[in-house]
Amino acid sequence: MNENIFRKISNFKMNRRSFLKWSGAVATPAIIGGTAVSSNLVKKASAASSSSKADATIIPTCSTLNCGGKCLIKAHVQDGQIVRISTDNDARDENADNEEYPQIRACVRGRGYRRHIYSPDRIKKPLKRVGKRGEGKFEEISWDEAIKIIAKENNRIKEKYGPASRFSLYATGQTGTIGSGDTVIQRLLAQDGGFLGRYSNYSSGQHGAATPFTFGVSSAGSSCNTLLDSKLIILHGMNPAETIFGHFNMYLRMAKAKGAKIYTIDPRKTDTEVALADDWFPVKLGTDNALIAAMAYVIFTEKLQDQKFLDTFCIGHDEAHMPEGVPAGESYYSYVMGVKDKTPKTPEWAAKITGLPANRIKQLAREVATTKPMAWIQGNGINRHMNGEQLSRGGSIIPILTGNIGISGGWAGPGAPNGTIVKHQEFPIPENPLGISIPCFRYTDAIVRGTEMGAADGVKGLEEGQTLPSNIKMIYNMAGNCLVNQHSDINKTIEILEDESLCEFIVTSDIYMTPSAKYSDIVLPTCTFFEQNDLVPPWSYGQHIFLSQKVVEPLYGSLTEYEWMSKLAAELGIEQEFTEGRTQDEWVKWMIEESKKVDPDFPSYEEMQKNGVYKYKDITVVKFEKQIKDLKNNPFETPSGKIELFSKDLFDMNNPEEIPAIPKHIVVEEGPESELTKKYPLQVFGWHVKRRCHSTWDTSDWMEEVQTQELWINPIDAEKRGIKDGDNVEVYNERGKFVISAKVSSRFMPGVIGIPQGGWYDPDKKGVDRRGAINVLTTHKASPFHCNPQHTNLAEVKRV
Ligand SMILES: Nc1nc2c(c(=O)[nH]1)N[C@H]1C(S)=C(S)[C@@H](COP(=O)(O)OP(=O)(O)OC[C@H]3O[C@@H](n4cnc5c(=O)[nH]c(N)nc54)[C@H](O)[C@@H]3O)O[C@H]1N2
Ligand SMILES: Nc1nc2c(c(=O)[nH]1)N[C@H]1C(S)=C(S)[C@@H](COP(=O)(O)OP(=O)(O)OC[C@H]3O[C@@H](n4cnc5c(=O)[nH]c(N)nc54)[C@H](O)[C@@H]3O)O[C@H]1N2
Ligand code: SF4
Ligand SMILES: [Mo]
Repeated sequence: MNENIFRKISNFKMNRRSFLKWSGAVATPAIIGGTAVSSNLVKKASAASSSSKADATIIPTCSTLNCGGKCLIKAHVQDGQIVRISTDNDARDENADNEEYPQIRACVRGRGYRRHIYSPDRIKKPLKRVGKRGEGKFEEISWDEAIKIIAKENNRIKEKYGPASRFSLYATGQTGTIGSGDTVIQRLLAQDGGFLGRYSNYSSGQHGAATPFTFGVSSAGSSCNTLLDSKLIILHGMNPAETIFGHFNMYLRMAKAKGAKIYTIDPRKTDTEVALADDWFPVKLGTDNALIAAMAYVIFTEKLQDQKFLDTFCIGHDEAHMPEGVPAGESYYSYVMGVKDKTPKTPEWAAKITGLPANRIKQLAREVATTKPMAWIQGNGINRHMNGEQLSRGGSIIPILTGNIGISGGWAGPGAPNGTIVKHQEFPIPENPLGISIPCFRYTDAIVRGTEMGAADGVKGLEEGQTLPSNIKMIYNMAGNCLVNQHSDINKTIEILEDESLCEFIVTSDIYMTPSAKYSDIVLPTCTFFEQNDLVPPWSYGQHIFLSQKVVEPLYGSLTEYEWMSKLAAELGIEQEFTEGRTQDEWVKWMIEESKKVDPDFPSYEEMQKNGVYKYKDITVVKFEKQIKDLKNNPFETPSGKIELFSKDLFDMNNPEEIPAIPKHIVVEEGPESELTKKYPLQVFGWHVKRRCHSTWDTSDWMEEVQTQELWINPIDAEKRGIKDGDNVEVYNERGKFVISAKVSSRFMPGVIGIPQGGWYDPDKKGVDRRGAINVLTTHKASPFHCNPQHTNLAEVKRV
């Protein structure tokens, strides 16, 4: 690892210690995470902030990281420096956590933001690669030189290979509106003749692709406040104590206080389980559909299903409710009873696959079927799998069988009520004139064999039989680490990137020299959210919108993405079209004015400057309530107008092994039942962890004190291999290996090991990663709908 990374700077030491004490990270590591931070901590935080010097100005702002949060950050500024961070203490009601004005309190990372902006590792000047690509040799150049080089390469590549050879990589380091480099570059490229577009995302690609086959729309969740009506809440591959998801934690706490039970289904005993849940149902990765089929078996055989709901609102649940032209034995009921395969999906059958004992499966089945309203909520954890589309559809089976859809306190499927709560003007991105796009996860494929890629690879916008006009030859990577670190199979990825004849030019803008920046030709030092104005909507589970306000002047002469892209636009001769004569700040004001036209309560720019945030009041959405109240006039947007357990569209794809028409348990190539387990017997994956947002903060010494990067392994698996807590271990498979210390803990179920995703790839001389970058083990092979299966992997571990 870069020596800089953990170097301690003496004058930061005191700050770090008092930071940990103050943020509570030492005392209560298990529950830290956004709104899960206890009100006790907030009192401490307020005390700390009130002790800040009288002449400090407190400026409200918000981070633009893609962390599932978007919290109110109060920067205490003195002499142009941020000297302290505090957070929301909205006390419009005696009880601060009230439904009308829920607080949006910072998590442990947010409370350490000073170390982010003032990190000694920040890039300070534009850099030009001088050694081989990836070697890490750069020289400092001026902004003018950098812009000229980018413009020249942009024009050369566009001329030689056509505009579709230029690609803006998936990147989430800045997820505001105008601050978001990867969308702003799309405006520029659209105006410069078009580019190769992308669709889908690394977060919930499988959910987004699969949910329409069941419900006709891609988002099927309700607003979080409806959880206050739930009696039982199942968190299925969801861990909001670490991942936040807007106001989820607050509503979970409130629901619990009202008597709701909370269960988690997860191979790990998560922080959410520790902080909030009543019980934990561990299953092996990717086997959830076996659990669900067995629960359905119990429900059907004990006649616990809501038959009236099924017969009125659904198709495909039994043989009497199937679409025309489908042979007998294809319904979900027939699958569960084993009509065709002669394998009834009994709890005993599922126990062998999932690792969860049969009596526990029966217990869960009976409880979900007899407790109403029951909210079965799917996280993104279950979708980032090779069979993720199936797991995603499977996650809606129990709510469907029990009629927990369209009622407050129930929950239908993945996603949140996007757009129905937050109404605001986006930064305008013109349509890409080329109209072609690839699934974002296929970017390495498109570098190597773009001209062979067509509809079968998920390319959209081509005429039938056509393939892409060019391979990717130029990449704009704006505030992202997916070029290398966050994409799969790092070793294969860097082999592709090192070949400069394949992708000829790569521009990265970032604040740190990340593993992705290292593989770039030009690296630009851009601003943090503290150094620019932006309008920032939350994830769709939040109920607020922020002015992420400029707090201090840009450090080291760094420029915002919009500023340097305006210079690039001028160089390309499209400045007026790109800027429309507006500065970044003028665009933010314009977006606020436009938002006010849609929502008259939207605050003015000046009000936003003062408060930082606009908290919405009218937030209740019970998904599919209209359909359930009056189906005739409000059919589901599916071909049948009903909820489709069986999808004729999927059936017609004629690929029943990978894409069955009903959500079945599927044995995948690198799953726990595959042949490969003989060589690599353990499932391995990387979850989203509280000390980082993806790879952001991996280099923060403060966050290292919050949580170290370790390989988690169950005592049974550890003992078999002679591994003790704290031993150095090598984790390996066919694609790569890393060495890291082991954390032996029964919080992981046997057979499954894991390391938090986002560690910075840091190879030693032999090419063995020393930081536990999970993506040295993951695959470029996409799931059936072209998404990232980064949680589906096998590996072996040995002591070193
Ligand atoms: N602190 C922090 N917060 C974040 C992020 C971050 O990096 N750090 N990232 C943000 C982003 S962009 C996203 S997309 C979200 C991610 O949110 P999620 O995708 O929900 O997060 P994960 O940690 O991948 O998975 C959630 C849980 O699912 C479990 N899980 C994984 N596979 C399976 C499975 O096959 N079956 C079952 N039952 N459980 C499974 C994991 O153990 C984990 O506890 O979080 C957001 N919030
Ligand atoms: N194996 C595995 N891989 C995964 C996942 C997984 O669960 N497992 N999760 C996937 C998911 S859901 C996602 S969303 C992606 C996320 O992957 P990325 O979108 O690459 O997210 P980060 O790794 O956080 O990288 C963001 C970059 O922005 C930079 N940055 C941070 N703050 C600022 C700022 O204020 N200004 C500027 N200019 N730059 C900034 C950071 O230094 C960092 O390099 O990873 C995916 N990869
Ligand atoms: S990192 Fe995300 S969750 Fe944490 S304080 Fe910042 S915005 Fe909130
Ligand atoms: Mo994500």
